[in-house]
Amino acid sequence: MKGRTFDRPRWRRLIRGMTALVIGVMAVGAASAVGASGARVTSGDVQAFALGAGLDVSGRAQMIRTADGRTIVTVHVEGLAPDTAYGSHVHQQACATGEADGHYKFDPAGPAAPPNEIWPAFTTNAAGVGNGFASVAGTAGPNAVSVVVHAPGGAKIACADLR
Ligand SMILES: [Cu+2]
Repeated sequence: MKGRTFDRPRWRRLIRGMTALVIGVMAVGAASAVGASGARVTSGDVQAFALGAGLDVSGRAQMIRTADGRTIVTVHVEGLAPDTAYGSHVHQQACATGEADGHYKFDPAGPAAPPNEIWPAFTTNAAGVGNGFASVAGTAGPNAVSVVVHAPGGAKIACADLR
């Protein structure tokens, strides 16, 4: 039986080419997110998690890494229960990876609370709209990639990937 020859050098060239392309695209993306002030901005839409699938939630989250070394996170969510306190944190994985995993920590060995974590918690108004805000000293690292909204009981109900 004749087998196909595996053309290794060609594969290596292809992988090198694709790697260069990905790095190039990432560089362009990073450059475009740097504002005139030198701040770096990432943001994304809020979407329901599986557990929150019954909820018709929407909204937007944003993280600003300021040029002078602060991290500011805002989250706006609609479609929640009225006059209710919701937890919200920056998490360390994308929404689709283990439901965003655990909280982002500046110091992984440090306390599980602000200012070592970023908590833009909020209380909704009578229309079920909430606006969370957190501002902490320090520039969040590259794995501060999502904002999760928790129900009063703690369940993860919604998430936004920060890109
Ligand atoms: Cu959380």
